[in-house]
Amino acid sequence: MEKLIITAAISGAEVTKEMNPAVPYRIPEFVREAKEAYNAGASIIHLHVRYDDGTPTQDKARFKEVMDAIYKECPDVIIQPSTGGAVGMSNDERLQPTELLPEMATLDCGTLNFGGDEIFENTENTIKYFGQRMIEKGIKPELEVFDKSMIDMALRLAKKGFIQNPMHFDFVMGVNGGISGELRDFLFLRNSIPADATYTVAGVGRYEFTLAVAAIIDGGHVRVGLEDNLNIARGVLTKGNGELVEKVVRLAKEFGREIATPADTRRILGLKAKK
Ligand code: KMH
Ligand code: ZN
Repeated sequence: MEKLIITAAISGAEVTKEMNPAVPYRIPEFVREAKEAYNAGASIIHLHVRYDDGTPTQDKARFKEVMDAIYKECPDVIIQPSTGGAVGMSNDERLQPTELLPEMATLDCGTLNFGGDEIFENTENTIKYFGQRMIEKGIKPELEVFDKSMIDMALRLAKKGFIQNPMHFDFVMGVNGGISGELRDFLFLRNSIPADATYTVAGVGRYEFTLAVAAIIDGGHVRVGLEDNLNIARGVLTKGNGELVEKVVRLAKEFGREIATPADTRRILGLKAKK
């Protein structure tokens, strides 16, 4: 079986320090969280950035500052900026980090309810626009799917040339408004992608580690991090992203899966190192 790629979603746009004090806002906090995740075995950092007061931003200059600071401590790590940003941001606002030519970035494949009155909007034309931009800039999209219909959308847009093969998916499971994190639904998603596609699974909240185990056994890949889950065990806040990654590494060892280095991850996903 291929080595296990671990992605750490270290920050997100919705979680706050009130929920878990380890959520990074300031640049040294981003570096601390990325470095601990990387040292524990993460080869990809999925990145949202904030201003010092915790406000989420897609500002290109802030992304550059945070990314440069992370690369200084973790020179070979793969940084995957979010183009989802936070609910309510415009398309061009969200796309700003693609101007920094990262190796990867997320590409969200559909609209969904996001709790309360929030709607995370990704129309078909938005997805085409983002897909086209990533092809032009040589950025590998991680296709974020929050439901099965979003896989179908990605497959249709790939046929039309807006997404290239082989595709790499991120099954984000357990969002209030998206597909649940039950094993039945995991199997539904993983059986719905092309044979040459790769996937990672991001279980939200209590689904984080059960779905990690499913992907470890299945030959898929795993995303963990404060963006998706704040606890190391039921009712116990995690110390931070490093501890969440350590737990995945332990689980992988139990099942005989080796952990991918950044070089392994570039080979598995066909990335061209930008640096
Ligand atoms: N913050 C969510 C609205 C992504 O990173 O591409 C969107 C999100 C997806 O987190
Ligand atoms: Zn994200």
